[in-house]
Amino acid sequence: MNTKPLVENVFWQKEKECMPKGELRALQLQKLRTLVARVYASVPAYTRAFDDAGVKPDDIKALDDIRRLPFTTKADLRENYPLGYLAIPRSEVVRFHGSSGSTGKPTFVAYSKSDMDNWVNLCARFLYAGGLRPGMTAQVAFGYGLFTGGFGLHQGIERVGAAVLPASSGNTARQLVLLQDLGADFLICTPSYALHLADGIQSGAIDRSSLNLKGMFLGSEPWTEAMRRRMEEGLGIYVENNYGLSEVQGPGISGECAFRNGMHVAEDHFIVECINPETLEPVEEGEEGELVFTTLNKEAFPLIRYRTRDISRLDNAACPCGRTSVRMSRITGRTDDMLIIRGVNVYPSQIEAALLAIQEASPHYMIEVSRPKSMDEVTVHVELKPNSMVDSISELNAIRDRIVAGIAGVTGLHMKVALEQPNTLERFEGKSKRVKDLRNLKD
Ligand code: DLL
Repeated sequence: MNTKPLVENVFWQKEKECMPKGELRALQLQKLRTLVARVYASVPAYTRAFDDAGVKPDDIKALDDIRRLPFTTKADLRENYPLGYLAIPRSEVVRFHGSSGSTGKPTFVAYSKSDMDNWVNLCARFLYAGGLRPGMTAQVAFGYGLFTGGFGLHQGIERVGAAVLPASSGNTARQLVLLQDLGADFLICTPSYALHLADGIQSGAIDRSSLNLKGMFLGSEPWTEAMRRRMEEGLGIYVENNYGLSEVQGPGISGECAFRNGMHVAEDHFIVECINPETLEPVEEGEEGELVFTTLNKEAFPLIRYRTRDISRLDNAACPCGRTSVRMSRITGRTDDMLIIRGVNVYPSQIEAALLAIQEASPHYMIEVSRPKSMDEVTVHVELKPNSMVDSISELNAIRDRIVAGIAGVTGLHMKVALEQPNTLERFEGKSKRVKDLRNLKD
């Protein structure tokens, strides 16, 4: 455990962040009981799910009783598309966001005025803990749109009282110019994009000494301590990890403190469980398992026991920073086949859907993901149909271009496409394995 702070150890909402454990658990129980009664009465999908599980709101008498409640999954959200889980009148919604789903349609989430206020404060918590202060500037290189990264972090920076530079994602040359000319203290983006920009700086594209950069807040995709070291040592900066997912809120669910012993979960807003994804029983503390979140304060889109598919470990031991909340380790994997490519969530089934729309393409494909330098690259190997009568290179190129455009249309990402002869890709008797991930995201 780190016992020395790496930046000043400060708090955004000290009373909440350092609440004695007993008080925190009592608060969670009281909020859980209120929540369960509310969703049972106002969200038909929950009324049905609770009835099917044979549980009534009054059965929740202790925190452990949460285990009697049914899980909520992404499939449930899809079945109740677009807003079946909305728990307030539509007229009280002040914001929508969404994330990509395996069917190609996004999963939507909604926020009330008070949800927004909580979300903004939770982003401010980890930004402040990681060194952002009023008077500083933070450059946001996350996409602004349905994705929660851009707007979520943007508002957190404003709440801290720092200046936001809403650069949005992409356009590396411009990002570097902005960093240099407007002198941001912090850069906020995905770890892979940060590494890409760091490589640009270190390769001499711009002079390190002309930058005012002190740190980075990175999240939204898996990354490693090795990547952190490379950026911290290479650029002489401080790099912080933060976690979130749109269904549960977006960024701000957890983030590192000055001691960096894992990410503190905002337990006054969420109950986190770590379960064995096969048995669905809790794992022992410190063991790897799937994280499951229950939202305690969300008015518009409360979720009960939402299965994230993210693999992590929980640690309740006291942290020298003084925060009392449980800490989660880096995410080490997922229990489903979702890939995160340059920060964008992609399911193989989305690529399959794009291929099925192209007459000459067969549904036999293999997705190869690599990270040759610092940016993810994807090559989709696709077999042509045996009877596709193609006899010129220009025809082949035209088919490939259509597949590239089709995939971009569904995923929003440009992927390389390699056309393969019929019957050359591996066939599977059991569960198909369509993804070859050559990135090292484990250490
Ligand atoms: O990525 C929210 C976010 C935005 C978090 C900006 C942090 C910063 P989604 O697009 O719904 O939401 O993707 C959520 O991304 O289930 C994890 O698999 C992965 N993820 C998020 N943060 C981390 C992290 C946003 N720090 C999915 N480390 C989650 C590893 C992460 N994986």
